[in-house]
Amino acid sequence: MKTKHIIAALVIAAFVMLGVSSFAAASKSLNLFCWSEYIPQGVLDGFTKETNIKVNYETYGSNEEMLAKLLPSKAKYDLIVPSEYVVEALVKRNKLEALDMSKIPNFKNIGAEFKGFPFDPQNKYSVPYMTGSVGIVVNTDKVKDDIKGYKDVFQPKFKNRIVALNDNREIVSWALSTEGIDINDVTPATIEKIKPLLKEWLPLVKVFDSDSPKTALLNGDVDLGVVWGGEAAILYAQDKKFKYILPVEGAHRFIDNISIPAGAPHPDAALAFINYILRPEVSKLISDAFPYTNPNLEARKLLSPEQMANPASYPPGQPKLEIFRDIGKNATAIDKLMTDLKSR
Ligand code: N2P
Repeated sequence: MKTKHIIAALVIAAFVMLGVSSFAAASKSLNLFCWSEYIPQGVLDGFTKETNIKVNYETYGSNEEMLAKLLPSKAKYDLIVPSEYVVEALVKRNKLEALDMSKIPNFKNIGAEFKGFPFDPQNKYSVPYMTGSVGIVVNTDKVKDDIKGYKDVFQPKFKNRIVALNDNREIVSWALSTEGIDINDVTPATIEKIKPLLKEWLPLVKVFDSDSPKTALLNGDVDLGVVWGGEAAILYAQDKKFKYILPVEGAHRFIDNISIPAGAPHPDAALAFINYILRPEVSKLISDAFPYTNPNLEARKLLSPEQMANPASYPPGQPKLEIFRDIGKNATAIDKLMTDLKSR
């Protein structure tokens, strides 16, 4: 009888402890808001396994979509992955937390050439996540022309054979470059200037997709397009018939960063996550799944020669690539123009 009571008490105690610990685990979480097709689930699972911190993962397809959800809401996200021009804008508006670098010792793995960009000279608010270019992909089985630039892609003969990023700032920059205008010179006058070109271009596009533009090319729904470098790298790794070309008119380089938005509910979990993904072996897993240009030089040492030779991940030579700057209020002119044109 006595032993039975002791066993029962032990069982109850075990249940209580289990309940308490699972509650403690559930209360530790991290709200990550990141681009789609940019971080493998295995990395999130690895973090949870090690720390017991549950990752709530939400995705977006453009910086503007991220801002539209981030800015009006009560602080909800712990981590975001803004591109350089958006870091610049958010810092100006005090919308990012300063990072406690003593919690991110693995920042040392980032190459010096990826630190201290003008949008955050001291890396006070941002750690480079991945960088890359935006370029042209051609299925050379289907397209025999020598495609060199945007003008060669957006031709009437390719109508309904083109995929383009569903990203207004991107598309506008391609038209600006084609007209010989700086990609950051966005004013009502320059917008007016590129309008006729975009009026011709947009109806030629079959698929607008920022999340996974590779899919339409893989399926054979389209034969060429303008996409993120990492998407092109996945195509090239699967089949060398997919060629990557940096547009002659001028190509765009993005630097995407990981940052903690102001008022984030779980800043400690956020710092732990940043440090975790900067481990070479973890960062390598990100490159394996999403082969962008990895700024983590220790992780690069773990990549295969084939991965390092992929021209869409690591373009050969020293191509001149341009970087977006914050264009302030003129950003609304872009959206207005594109809404006008797409609704035709
Ligand atoms: C990842 C998209 C890359 C982001 N799917 C470009 N800034």
